[in-house]
Order: sequence, then C-alpha cells, then structure tokens
Amino acid sequence: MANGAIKLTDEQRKAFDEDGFFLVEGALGDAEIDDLLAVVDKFYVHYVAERELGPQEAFQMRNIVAAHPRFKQLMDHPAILPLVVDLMGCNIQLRTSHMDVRPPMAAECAEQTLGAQDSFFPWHADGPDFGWPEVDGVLPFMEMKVGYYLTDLTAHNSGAICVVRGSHRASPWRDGTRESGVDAERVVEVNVAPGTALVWRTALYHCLTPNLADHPRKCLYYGYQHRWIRPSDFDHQAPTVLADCTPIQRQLLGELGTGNDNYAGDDPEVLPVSRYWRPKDEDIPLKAWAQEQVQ
Ligand SMILES: O=C(O)CCC(=O)C(=O)O
Repeated sequence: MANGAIKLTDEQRKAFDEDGFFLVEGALGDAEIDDLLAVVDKFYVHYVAERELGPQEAFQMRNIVAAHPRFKQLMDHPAILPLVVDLMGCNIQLRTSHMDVRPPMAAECAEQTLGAQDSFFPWHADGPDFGWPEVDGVLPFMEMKVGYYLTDLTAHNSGAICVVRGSHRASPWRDGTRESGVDAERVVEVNVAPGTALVWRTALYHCLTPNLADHPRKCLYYGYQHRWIRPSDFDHQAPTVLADCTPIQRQLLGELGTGNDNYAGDDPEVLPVSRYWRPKDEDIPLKAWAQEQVQ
C-alpha cells in the first residue's frame, strides 16, 4: 500500500459525518468475490442441511473470522483498513463479523411497509441490550461497520440494505414514533454492484428491502469498535484462530498485538491497568502502521 493512503478523501469524511455512510465501489476484485462466494456457499450449504432451513429462509452466521481464513483476511483488507483507522483511530478491534444469505422471497413481502416493526426486517440501529449511552438523544460514535456485497444488488427490491441518511444525528426513537419517524425522503436503498463496500455508522437506522430478485443475496459485515468496549461475538478468540495471525490481526481479534497475555499491565498486583485502556505501543501495531502510511 502506498504511503499516504490512510487519508479519507474530504468527500468521504463529510459523507460519513453528515450522511453516516459512503460507498467504495470495486473494493473487492472479481477473483476475491469468487473466492468469498465459494466460502459463503460452503457454509450455507452445510447449515441449510444441518439446520433444515427452508428455501426462503434467511441465514446469518456470526464470528466468521473464526470460521475460515478467507473471512479472517478480510478484516484488514488493504483497501478498507486505512479508512477504518482514519475514522476510528488505531486503538480498535472487531466487535462482530457476519455473513448473511437471503434467498429470493415471496412477492407478497413487497406489500409490507418498508422497515415496519411487524415486517420481515424492521428499522433499527445496532446496539447492545439496554442500549448505548445517549447524549441529548443522539448516539455518540461508538462503532462502525463495513458491508461487502458479493452479489448483484443493483435492482430495486433485490434485498439491499436501506439506510436513513443522517439518522445517526437524530433520534426519532425517543418520541416513540419508530418507523413513522423515518423520513421517507432520506431513505437510501443501497443498490450496488458486487464488490462494493458500504462504510457506515451502525447508529444509522437501517432495514432491508425484500429480495424479489432471482438469486440469493450474499454479503459480509465487519463491525469495528474501540478496544475498551467488549465485542459481541467473542471474549477471546480460540488459540487456533490466533495462531497464524499477524500482530495487526491479533489486535483486531481483541488480543494484545504482541501475543502476550499480561492484559492488566506490568504491575497487576498493585497497579493494574488494562492494556486495552492504556496500551503500550507494541500492544497496538496499528499505531505504527498508521504512522507509516502518512509519512
Ligand atoms: O444486510 C443485512 O443482511 C443485515 C444488515 C444489518 O442489519 C446489520 O449488519 O446490522
């Protein structure tokens, strides 16, 4: 990666701050898409049989970074990691990673009001049970996700995610209006070609259109958060998952980049201090990496 590549463009930063998202077209090349689809299909076929899923049933699998090396590689994809680090800083980790397969649905699903609370996929913002802390009704910037779309979502009602532009800066949930508080003018249906990445704040209200296309919709999501928050998919990843990781990958998987396990610092008996809270440089290899990018 070329030095200087870490910087977001002005347009990307403005879009992320004001709209809550931007797109990176061609983030994945054709060969990467094919590779990833092969892995998605392998898991999907396996779980359809094991869980006896119906032909129209949506399937989601979490912590995919632990399930397959190809999924693990994507968490520090060279086209996207610089953008994530520029947006969140270097003291970050994964909160979640998931794959989503949504087969074609019955045409009647399009009769449901988009995102209605009784629909197949209601409007929501991501967050833990009991919610994020709110400041004046608005969520602080706690986390972001990158969505990688592997199949064609260019048609209306092909199962694409919809986001409400700028909704991370307002809180229609507070007055109890829920989906009726979603301003239709600001709804963006993310109709994109395979290989596109959506870089977004998970405080954005989002839902899905029904998939009325003739092919299943397949995509992957990677959620990033500050390291002093707890991930949702894991406490610690299994040693086998960590074994062949780079220091940056170990960091993103929630470990100290050194591979050491003195999480409570050098003097845990008298002066414990979490190295997620107060990392040394060697604990966050992303710091040196980020500095190299801007030289
Ligand atoms: O696109 C999807 O299938 C799920 C999106 C979503 O709700 C999420 O990532 O939080």
